[in-house]
Amino acid sequence: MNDRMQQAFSDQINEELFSSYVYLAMTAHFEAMSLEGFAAWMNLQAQEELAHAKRLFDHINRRGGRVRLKAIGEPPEDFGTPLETFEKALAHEQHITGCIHKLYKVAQEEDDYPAQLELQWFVDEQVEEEENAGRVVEQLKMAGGNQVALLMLDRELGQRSPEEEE
Ligand code: OFO
Repeated sequence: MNDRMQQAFSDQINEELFSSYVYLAMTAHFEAMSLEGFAAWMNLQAQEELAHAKRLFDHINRRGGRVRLKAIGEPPEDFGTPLETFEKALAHEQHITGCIHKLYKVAQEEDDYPAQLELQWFVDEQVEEEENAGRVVEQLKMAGGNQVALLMLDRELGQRSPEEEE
């Protein structure tokens, strides 16, 4: 794995760790609102992001590269209403999709085939991540200001189970 690829993968590790931090902050935000189901959903999301970071970390190491960890940014504290929070989560995933696509392009430019194969998983994963956050945004829009519908959705999202890693 050449230097440019090691650097690009290390930068993406930072993005994934920051994602985890953002979702952890969203977990705290929902905990503070006593929306336990939304909080549990976000907490699982935070764990998934850590697993994404580790996946990139392992890829660099397996190929004899050197991981370079940098400081993780501070996430916001307040994300607004549940709808606003999930809209921010969706916007964040769209940003990450852009990062993954750029990274894939670098791997193509560098003729790094193992990296391209590894990144295929992330390309797929991003389709799912945007779909998941987008679905909740739509459901929250349907619930509107209805408190009963909001509490039912909170209960439903609390049922989310961890994703199986391949
Ligand atoms: Fe949300 O998929 Fe990684 O960042």
